[in-house]
Amino acid sequence: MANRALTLFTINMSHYSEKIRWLLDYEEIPYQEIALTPALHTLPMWLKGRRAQTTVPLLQSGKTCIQDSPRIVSWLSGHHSPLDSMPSGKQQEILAIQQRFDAIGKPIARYLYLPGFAHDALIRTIWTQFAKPWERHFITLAYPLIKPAFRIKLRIYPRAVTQAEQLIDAEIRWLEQRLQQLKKGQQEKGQKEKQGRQSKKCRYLVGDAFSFADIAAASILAPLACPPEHPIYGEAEFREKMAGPAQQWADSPALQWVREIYAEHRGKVWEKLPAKAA
Ligand SMILES: N[C@@H](CCC(=O)N[C@@H](CS)C(=O)NCC(=O)O)C(=O)O
Repeated sequence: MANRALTLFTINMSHYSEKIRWLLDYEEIPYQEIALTPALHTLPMWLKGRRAQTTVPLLQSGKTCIQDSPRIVSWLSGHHSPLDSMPSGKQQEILAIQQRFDAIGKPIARYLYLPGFAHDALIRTIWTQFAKPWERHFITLAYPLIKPAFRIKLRIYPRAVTQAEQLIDAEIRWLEQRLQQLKKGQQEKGQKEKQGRQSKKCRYLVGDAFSFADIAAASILAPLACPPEHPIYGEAEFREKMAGPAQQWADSPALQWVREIYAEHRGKVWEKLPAKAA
């Protein structure tokens, strides 16, 4: 068990960051979160990560910095084992589910920013939630430059967004099928047991219990599902202006499942508010 204090660097709207935050919260591993202001995150993440990447989340333990969420998960599995959410014998299956949903993380961001960028005031408000006064000032001044740069980096173009939509849709269908199979399996088991018990409200993606597979899928899909427990995705303005087009899936069993998993297992996001960057 590692005993060094952990610092998690995030961006408030990042769903990959939410995945790691949820894992740490669920495992009750103490950490301090530092929320970076988008655009201003680039240099510190590039320097700390030492992988020529600028992404969050990044976890720091002493002098060790781990960037990239699957690498963080595997570091935590090694240094804070055993993780309750990663039962032995199921790890491969759980990590394969993480991989599937990680693959649509960027398409989801692309899909949300296309409508989102029509609402500059909302984007600036979200981006500067944890900004210091000078950072807020910088974002206000530099926004007209940051926005096109961000558009290029994330490929927020109608054609790329259409492709993103197809990838997201395929994954939502996959999840629906999986949930359908789980429901069928549960019903058969219930019939065999002849106990007439109600099937559990939540269905879990691997095994019979909540695991990191559920965290990995639900957190990446959360910006589309807009669970009320999440302080950003759960806001009415976010739902309307950024996740508006995702309404097409809002009532799908997959996104309903995400909201159920959040309601049952997420607990309070930001029990302690993140700190601002030093
Ligand atoms: N593979 C990375 C992807 C992380 C990622 O794309 N993070 C986004 C926020 S959700 C980010 O940091 N974007 C800003 C950047 O690329 O500089 C992971 O799993 O951690």
